[in-house]
Amino acid sequence: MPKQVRYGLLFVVLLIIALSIPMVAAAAQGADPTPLVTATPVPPASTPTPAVEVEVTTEATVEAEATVEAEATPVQLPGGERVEPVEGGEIAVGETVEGELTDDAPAIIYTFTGSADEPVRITLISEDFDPYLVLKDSDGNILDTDDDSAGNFDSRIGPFTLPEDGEYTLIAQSFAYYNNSGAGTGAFTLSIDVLEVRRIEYGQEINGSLSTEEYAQDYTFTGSAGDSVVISMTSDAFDTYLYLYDDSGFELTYNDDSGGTLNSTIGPFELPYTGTYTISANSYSRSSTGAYTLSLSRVELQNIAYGDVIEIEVTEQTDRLFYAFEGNTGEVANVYVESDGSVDTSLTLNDPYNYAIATDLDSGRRYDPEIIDLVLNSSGSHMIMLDVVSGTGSVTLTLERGVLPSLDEGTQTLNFSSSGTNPSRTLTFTGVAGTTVSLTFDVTGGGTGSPNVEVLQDGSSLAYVSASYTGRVSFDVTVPYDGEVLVRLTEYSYANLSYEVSLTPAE
Ligand SMILES: [Ca+2]
Ligand SMILES: [Ca+2]
Ligand SMILES: [Ca+2]
Repeated sequence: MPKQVRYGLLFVVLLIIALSIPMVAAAAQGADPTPLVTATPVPPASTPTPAVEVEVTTEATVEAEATVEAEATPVQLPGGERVEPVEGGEIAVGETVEGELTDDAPAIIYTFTGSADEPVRITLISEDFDPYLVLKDSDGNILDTDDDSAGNFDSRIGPFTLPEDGEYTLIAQSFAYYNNSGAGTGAFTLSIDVLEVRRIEYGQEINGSLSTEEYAQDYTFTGSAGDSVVISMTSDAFDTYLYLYDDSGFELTYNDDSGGTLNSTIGPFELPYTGTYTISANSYSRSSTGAYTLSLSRVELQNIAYGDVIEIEVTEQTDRLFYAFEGNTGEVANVYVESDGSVDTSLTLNDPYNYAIATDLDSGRRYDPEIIDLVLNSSGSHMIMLDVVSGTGSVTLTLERGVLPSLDEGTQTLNFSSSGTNPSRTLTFTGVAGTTVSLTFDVTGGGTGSPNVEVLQDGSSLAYVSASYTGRVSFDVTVPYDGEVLVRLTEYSYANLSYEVSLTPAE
């Protein structure tokens, strides 16, 4: 990820003065730890008038790297001539070389001889500069480039399957040089690793082991366009992490944690083409490794729609069931399981990009899971996974199109459960352009919470407030347009607690 994402950090917090006073006062009434209050105004994406009634200072000097994805055409550097890359000689497949970028050699070209169908992983690592790696074939065509895939701004290409026998070139350079915005210098390490070709087939379960030397193992499989596949990695020894790559080393998707555990599940993922795919079985932390189990299966999806109630008979053989539904941005989904208590299940909901956006274990009755008032952030085929934790018997799965509780109807109560991993709930109210309202969030029963509150209209953030160990948060917001305003409360204490949320005209 290029560094311009760091822009987000620049909208620096000066709200504290205006917002902390009531919160500090509220927290001080309880005996709990020192309140920690921050608030960040978010500038509206389009134009509207300042939304939060406080002064906002944005720092204008940004050391920004432009996003140039194509090969940079040589241009004059501000300081003078662009220094051309120098030849670095040969590197063998399987070799690691140490090198150094200098003002006279800001980019170094290495050549290597590769074999057709040989899977390699090429890494460029530096502690001195932000590396950027380019792989070309013998005709000078770019086969792949990478900026930061190795983490910590280091570059990694692969698993990449070389297309033919022949000579290839690598350009070791800094992102700044690549981007014509300067030239990073310093020591680097360039490696070409040959990957052992491990295979996995549909229906197969493989026991493997990672070590601190080999903290990732790759498996290839052959699939057909349209296959829905599920890849699972579990370990008792470490926190697993899974990637799925296409045949050019492009990351299709990944998963860290699923089903309320630290284990990983990708999918059901619909394969985009017929051919070879690579699964990379990883440890979240390279220092924590051990035995793991990897499985690959092709699964059938059942379609479900808002309003459906599905009857399911859970037997000893039932492990995990998959349901797909069409959902659109802004829609509110309620998904829940109801049982007589003889079956314990959990629910996971994936967005169209296969990322888990909500998981729940036991928030309903009798250890039944429920995901309530989930606001969808994308349009397309969403996936519901129902996992059987234990037991057998009859359950129903219900998908409803929900309606967000509205502050137009008066004070609303939001309940949070310690067993969910989707600690966000959303309320609405009807905004009138130019009016200022007060929003108040009271933890009921004298408890304290750690809420983050974001107020949004038309996808733009109007205000963002976060607090810890507080019994009450209250602030004013000016609404720029007529229409629906969303108030999203995320509760980070993962405790069972309730909020009363009220809206009043600002004084
Ligand atoms: Ca980089
Ligand atoms: Ca994990
Ligand atoms: Ca459960």
